[in-house]
Amino acid sequence: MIKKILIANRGEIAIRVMNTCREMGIKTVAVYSEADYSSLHVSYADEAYCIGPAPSAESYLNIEKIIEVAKKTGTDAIHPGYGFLSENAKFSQRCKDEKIIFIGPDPYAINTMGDKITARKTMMDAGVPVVPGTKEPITDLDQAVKVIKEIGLPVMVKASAGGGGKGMRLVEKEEDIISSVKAAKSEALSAFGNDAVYVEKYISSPHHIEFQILADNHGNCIHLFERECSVQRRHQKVVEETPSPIMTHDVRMEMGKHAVAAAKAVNYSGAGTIEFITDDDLNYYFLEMNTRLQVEHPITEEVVGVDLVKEQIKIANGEKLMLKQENLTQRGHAIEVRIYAEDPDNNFMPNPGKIEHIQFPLGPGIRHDTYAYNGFQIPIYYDPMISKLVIWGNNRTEAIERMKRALKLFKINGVKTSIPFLFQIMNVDSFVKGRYTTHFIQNNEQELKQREKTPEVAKDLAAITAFIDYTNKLEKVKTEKSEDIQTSKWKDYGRRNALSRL
Ligand code: MV4
Repeated sequence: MIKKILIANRGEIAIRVMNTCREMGIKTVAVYSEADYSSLHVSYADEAYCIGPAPSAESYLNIEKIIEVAKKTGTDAIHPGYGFLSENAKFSQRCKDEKIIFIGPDPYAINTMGDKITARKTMMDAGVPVVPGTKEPITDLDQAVKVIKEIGLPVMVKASAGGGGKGMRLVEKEEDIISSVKAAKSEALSAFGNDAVYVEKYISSPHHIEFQILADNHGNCIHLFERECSVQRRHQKVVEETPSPIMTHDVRMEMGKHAVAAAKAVNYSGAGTIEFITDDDLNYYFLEMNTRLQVEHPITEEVVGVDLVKEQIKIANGEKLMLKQENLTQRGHAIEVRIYAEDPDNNFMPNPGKIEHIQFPLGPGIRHDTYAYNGFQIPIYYDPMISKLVIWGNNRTEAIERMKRALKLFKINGVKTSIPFLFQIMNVDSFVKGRYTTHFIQNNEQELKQREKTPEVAKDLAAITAFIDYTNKLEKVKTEKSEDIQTSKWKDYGRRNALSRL
């Protein structure tokens, strides 16, 4: 029985996991970096241990330190969250060796899905549709020209060790083949230490539709339907929703079966996501599998009525899945937006700083997963996402209306956020109609820029400026270098209430 879980992560996801642990009567152990001294996950856990300096490589990616804390605290299982060590096969193996349960798949599944060429081959053999293209890596440039001509231009050259858009090249003209393959290879080598590349036919107006799956250690595997994640900016998801506005019942059932087949092909255990790329006619192809709990998992939880973290923990405990595919249904509609401390008026530059005041929206259909609190200084070292606003409605229209209400009620003073940009997305015609592709943000750049600065917001901005001026004078903090602010603020904070528990 799992009685104590170490959460090898920070931010909203650490809090999210701890919430379920608390419901299940499981003790929680937080680990944190020096920069996260005053982070909410530290005071939220039953125990908290500093594991190193601010850079992730020296703290949240430090396997030795994390294992040391796990052993010292008598931890039964480690939840890796997303990012950091969540898809690290060595970490999964190390936990196994130390007889600590890794809440996630075994190294085999992580490795097979982590190498995109191996993943493609495995999917082909399992009868899961993949984008037409090569089964083997491209070995030499002459062969590249030959196979690419066979597939037909345009194509995508992709790094086998890549994923999420890294190491990708679009080739449209015959004369660009050699230079593009060369470029993709050298980019892959320097980014991943592996220059293997493969080729896929280019899907010109794609949708990103992914399926949530759950698999136990007794051969049971189910899917929890799809998430539409086509609203992306530089391969970062911005808005996710479920059900997908373009999905039909028949295609959903077929894709769900293929998602389950994909997971079974690698003997998967735990929660995972099968990413598909689809065209406008809903022809769909396996892209990659994410062998972790994903950022956007809450929309599935809201619509399917399942606590995915609870299921992960039960599976890790060796229990059989009690959920039956035929009993699962999608109820209503959920939309998530990711709220970042960034400046949409300045090319989405990260805008970390002190949250002077934050007021969360409340009311029907609102779920808010966050680690933000009044006075919190957002560290500069990590992803600047501060919260996820997850809205549920009886139907898509109601969900959009509620999202607009929630974004209007959301007040943050002290840092710039993507909120006005997200609000504008809710007004764009193709989004409202549910007819959009991965080119949505690019295609609507001008309209998305035409954000109204409402008088209310303008007043808030004035208040923020005045407030910052005032505090800067009081604290004699230099505003030019955010690093200086960071350091001086830590000293001022002193030891927060990491030892006083809820
Ligand atoms: C593609 C594609 C078109 N054709 N593959 C980007 C992230 C990575 N997971 C795969 N990606 C793409 N692969 C073929 N054969 C277009 C994209 C793509 C994309 C995919 C999903 C969501 C957003 C995207 C944005 C740009 C390109």
